[in-house]
Amino acid sequence: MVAGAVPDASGRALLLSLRRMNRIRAISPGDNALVAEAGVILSHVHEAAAAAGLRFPLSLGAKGSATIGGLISTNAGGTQVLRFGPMRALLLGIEAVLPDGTIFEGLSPLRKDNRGYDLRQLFCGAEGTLGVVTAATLRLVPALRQRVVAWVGLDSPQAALDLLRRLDQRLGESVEAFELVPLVALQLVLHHIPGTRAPLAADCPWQVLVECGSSVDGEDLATRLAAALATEMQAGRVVDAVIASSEAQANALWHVRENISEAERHDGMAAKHDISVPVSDMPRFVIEAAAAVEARFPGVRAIAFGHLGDGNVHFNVRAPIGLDSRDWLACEGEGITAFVDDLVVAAGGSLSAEHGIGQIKAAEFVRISDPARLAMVRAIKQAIDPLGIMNPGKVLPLASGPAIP
Ligand code: 2HG
Ligand code: ZN
Repeated sequence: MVAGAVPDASGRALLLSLRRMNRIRAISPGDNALVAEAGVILSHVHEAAAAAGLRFPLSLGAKGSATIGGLISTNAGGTQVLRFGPMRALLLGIEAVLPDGTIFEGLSPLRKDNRGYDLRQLFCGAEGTLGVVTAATLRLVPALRQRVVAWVGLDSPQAALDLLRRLDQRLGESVEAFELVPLVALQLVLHHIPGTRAPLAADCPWQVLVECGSSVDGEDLATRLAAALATEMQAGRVVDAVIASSEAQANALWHVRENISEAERHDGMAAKHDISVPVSDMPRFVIEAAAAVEARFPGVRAIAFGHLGDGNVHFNVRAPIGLDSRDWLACEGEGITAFVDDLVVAAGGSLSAEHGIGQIKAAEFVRISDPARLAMVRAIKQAIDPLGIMNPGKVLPLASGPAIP
């Protein structure tokens, strides 16, 4: 998404694969924790946790290939962030090799550790710029006993957020995912991804996928979610809704959601923005920013989808119909991105909610960040990697590059 793992064009970069460090070193039900090496694939962590009656609650579409080291280095989000947080919130300990070869051994599964700075978190989201993560201690939670997935049609993003807050009240902490799907994103999926079907009969302009989960047997989450949605429909706040009646149906709903990005790619190149603003402000942002960008760059088509519950949407801007999207992006991409990012800054948001900075966002990160933030980022990089040998040009642009003002 941000070319964080792609070497620069100097021809002097060395790629390091940790695929063969693929052991789960330990699992400790007493600590609700597991120690995995960096090359372990996410679905193997899921399986190991399940075998112990537990769950590692971070998941994403690429779980069959994504590795723990990468998930830590990018502070991966995924589909259950709403309830359990991103990787950062699930990281109990870390082992990493520093640029000078020192091994930082911090795998102990301590729940409380107040020795000043939180060093393990430095490596999370660092995109490999401070050292090489070789293993991690991950937090586990009780296994999932019930899972319910629903698809809901609404009139506006504000109605969607209002629904989330009412579900919070009625269903306690069980809401695990709340994903916004505008009609145009759904139409792209139906058009480009074979075998997909519209979840609802009505063409609602805004739709959401809701997932609830519980580690307790017998409280019948599906009945409670159905009752909550029925109340919302009677009150006229929800237009239409469907609850998956089988695991296969639930997976089919997720399949639609998880293929938006792929469907959009089939449709051409887009100026992509993985942005966050305070959750309460996202409904306004989605509408106003789309109108602003479409007014400023006539013909473009803005689309905002994704993790509404986390205050994070993918605000992607597509080419005007009839233009070659690659040429258009080369000409207009930078201007559009600067325009969108300025709106994000004005809303107190972030230009990277979950995809990181990598190379693609590095210059923009420098352009829009306040001096105090940049000074600290540079000081940390300089202190731990003074020679600048770890994933150069990521997070901070290369000093020789055109990006540093
Ligand atoms: C998603 O939420 C991914 O589907 C991809 O983060 C977002 O392609 C994108 O912009
Ligand atoms: Zn996403």
